[in-house]
Amino acid sequence: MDERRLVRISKYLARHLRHDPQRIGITLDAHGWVPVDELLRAAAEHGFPITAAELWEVVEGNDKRRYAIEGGRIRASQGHSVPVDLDLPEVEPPEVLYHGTVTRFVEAIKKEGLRPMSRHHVHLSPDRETAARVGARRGVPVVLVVAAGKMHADGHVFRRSANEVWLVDIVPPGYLLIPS
Ligand code: HQG
Repeated sequence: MDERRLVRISKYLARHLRHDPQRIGITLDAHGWVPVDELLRAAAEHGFPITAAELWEVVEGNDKRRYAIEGGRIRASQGHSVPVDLDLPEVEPPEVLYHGTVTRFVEAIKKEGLRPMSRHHVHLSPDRETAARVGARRGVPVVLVVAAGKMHADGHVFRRSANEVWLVDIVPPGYLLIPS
C-alpha cells in the first residue's frame, strides 16, 4: 500500500475511533473497542471501503502504533475526545518527561500549566525527539520538560498508553521547565 493511502486510512480511523464514531454509526464500548467487522462494514457503507489486509497493515505498520487489535476488536490506544475509559494501570513515571508545544501557547501554559484541552489527558513524551515532533505538527516546536518524578511523589497519577504515550490529568505550572 502506498504511504498516502496508509495515512488516509489512519486519519479515517482516528476520526471514527477517537472523535466521531456516530458519524458512521458505530458504537465504542466503555473501553473504546469496536468489533473489526463492524468497523469495516460501517466504513464501506459510508463510502470508505477498507480491506482487512489494509487495516492490518495500518495497525501493524504504523510507526506510532496508534491502534490496537485484540480478540477481533480494534481501538485507538490514546487521543480520544469521546468519553472512554482506557482502563490503563497507574505506572510510576521516569524522573522527567517531555511535552511538545509551540511558542504561541507558551504564555498561557506558564500561567495555567498544561491542560488536556479537547482530549482526556495531557499527553507527554518519553524523549525530547518525540516531543519535538508532536510540537512540530503546529509550528516551530518548543519542548517543555516536566518534573514527572516530583509530580508522582506529590500524588499525581500517571498512566502509559499501549504506544508509550504518558497520560496525566494536568501539569501544574510549578512542575514545568519552560525554555525562555
Ligand atoms: C496545548 C498526536 C494553551 C498543548 C501527538 C497542545 C500526540 C495549551 C495543544 C497527541 C495549554 C493541545 C497529543 C494551555 C496545553 N494553554 N495551550 N494551558 N495546555 N496546551 O493535539 O499533546 O498523531 O490535544 O501544548 O503526536 O499536541 O493524534 O495535544 O499544543 O501524541 O496519534 O494545547 O496527538 O498523536 O493539542 O498531541 P492536542 P498534543 P496522533
